[in-house]
Amino acid sequence: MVETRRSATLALVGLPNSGKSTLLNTLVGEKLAAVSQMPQTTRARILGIVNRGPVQLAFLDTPGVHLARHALNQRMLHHVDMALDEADLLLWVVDAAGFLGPGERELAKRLKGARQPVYLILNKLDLVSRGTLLEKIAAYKDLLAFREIVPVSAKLGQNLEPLWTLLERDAPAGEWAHGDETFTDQTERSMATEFIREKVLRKTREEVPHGVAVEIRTWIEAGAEDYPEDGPEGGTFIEAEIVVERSGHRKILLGSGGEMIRDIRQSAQRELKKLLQRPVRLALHIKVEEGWRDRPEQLDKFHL
Ligand SMILES: Nc1nc2c(ncn2[C@@H]2O[C@H](COP(=O)(O)OP(=O)(O)OP(=O)(O)O)[C@@H](O)[C@H]2O)c(=O)[nH]1
Ligand SMILES: [Mg+2]
Repeated sequence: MVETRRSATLALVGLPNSGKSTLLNTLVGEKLAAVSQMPQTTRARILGIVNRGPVQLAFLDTPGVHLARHALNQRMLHHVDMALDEADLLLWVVDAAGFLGPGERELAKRLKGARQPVYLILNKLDLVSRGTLLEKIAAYKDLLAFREIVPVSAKLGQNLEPLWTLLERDAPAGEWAHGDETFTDQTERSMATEFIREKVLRKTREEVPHGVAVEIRTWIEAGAEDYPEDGPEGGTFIEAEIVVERSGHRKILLGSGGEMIRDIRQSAQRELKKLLQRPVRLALHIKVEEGWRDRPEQLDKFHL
């Protein structure tokens, strides 16, 4: 007998840096989303799909909820709203090692009005003692009527089994929305863009990361007529532009003697090889575009 198929769309929401993208990557078992110690790493919604027996779970990673200062931030928050709208279940990811502050209270108010059940995912379990964890559960419990509270470590993949069991239980009966081979809607190009930006975020500090965008300029496969002579055999040649907001930021990215950009290029190239499973040569350029974060046509160009 064939079991009835079930399927659910789940939105991962929360404040910046709580570990939503790490959780998405761990749940899907593939690196889809950029992860960094910088808040506001994720800028758009990223879909990751997992099929478990008769159940299809489609996770939507979203940008961390924050104050909208630029047009870019408004677009990021729009992605959160759309995911909240689309989802059957909401997973509110919080940093268990963090402080329950006004941002969390504000988000709790918003989630209270949601039509979907809300899970509280207490992430970064590996950083807290059992006592702290129990205190956190007690504090969050009063904020809203959670369907479930599940502590996990997204980074170490701890305590995911109970989460899977609950999600499978809560997935409504229904046909799968995605093919059984599909695990994301991201293209190789959009993932490449994310991973290059991730490397920049991991190396830079303060205002630089927030003002960085990446655009792929050239993408040529071996065998194509215009494939460069020094491109790797049987591989891909990728040329990307890192856009920054100020010439001072350009200098920071270059580093002394071009050391910083060399570092970024090398680690991004390694990541792209892993992603594409073939040799890659990556060339990077830096361009200054003042105020791009507030220009709608620029945001469109960056698919934000
Ligand atoms: N120790 C520990 N660190 C974690 C865990 N999950 C995530 N992190 C770290 O927390 C930081 C933020 O992780 P992200 O996954 O980028 O967080 P996010 O919620 O997607 O952040 P935004 O995209 O900015 O909203 C990174 O440095 C992660 O390595 C965890 O379970 N344990
Ligand atoms: Mg993220």
